Amino acid sequence: MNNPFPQCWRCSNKPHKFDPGCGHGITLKLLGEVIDELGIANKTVLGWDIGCSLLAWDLFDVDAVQTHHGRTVPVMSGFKKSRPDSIAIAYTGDGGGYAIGLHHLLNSAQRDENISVILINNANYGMTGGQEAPTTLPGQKTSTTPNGADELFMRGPELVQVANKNAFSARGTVRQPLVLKKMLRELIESQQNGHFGFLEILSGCPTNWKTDAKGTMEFLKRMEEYFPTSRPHPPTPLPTC
Ligand SMILES: Cc1ncc(C[n+]2csc(CCOP(=O)(O)OP(=O)(O)O)c2C)c(N)n1
Ligand code: SF4
Repeated sequence: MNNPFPQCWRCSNKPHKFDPGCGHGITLKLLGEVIDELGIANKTVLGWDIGCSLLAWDLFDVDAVQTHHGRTVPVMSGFKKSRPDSIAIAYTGDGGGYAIGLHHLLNSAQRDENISVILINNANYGMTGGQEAPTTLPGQKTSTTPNGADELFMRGPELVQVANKNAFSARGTVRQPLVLKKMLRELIESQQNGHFGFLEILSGCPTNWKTDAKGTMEFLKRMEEYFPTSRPHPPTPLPTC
């Protein structure tokens, strides 16, 4: 039987540790396919933030570094400076990237650090029990906002765009994996072209959202009202007669 997994995954460690229905698995499979297609596995270094991101620490057969919470972006910036021939990818949650680590993200974008950042927006702090994050939707119930969150939330790719017009900055969703895969490829190509790259991904967290498969998809769709994706899903071609 053909191996359905990316070549750069470490298949002996499967099944992976994410909860059923979690969006991380979709993103990481697409990332693995892009690394395979670009032929960069032997020079890629993955930086994992603390949070559910760390559950991927042994998912790939690629060099990796586990960083402190919120510090993945500067760690990978430093790594890239010492090994300019590498492909440095920081992988973080929205708590790590937008709360404790926002200054790192914006400073790195402004300095046009030559790295790629993937940020998983699941509208809460997943690993620690679903607390409010900077991306929690207005009115959303979380473990720290049982009566519904306030109206404040932040949009990261829009901020990065202001910080650096030369950076690749986009938002995708696991609801549209084919479009997301293209974005992941462009993110890494932007590093190959010498620029900072940032991709926020709307991603399901059924455990803390307390949703079934249908409810997870509905919540992901609702997120797009607050976090517009950079590219709409391509229209389905009309049948030819
Ligand atoms: C400096 C520091 N502060 C707080 C924590 C506790 N902590 C661990 S994971 C986490 C939240 C992670 O949420 P997020 O970054 O959104 O990632 P997710 O788990 O949702 O993927 C927190 C607050 C920590 N490990 N280190
Ligand atoms: S808590 Fe949420 S983000 Fe973390 S593994 Fe479970 S479903 Fe995924």
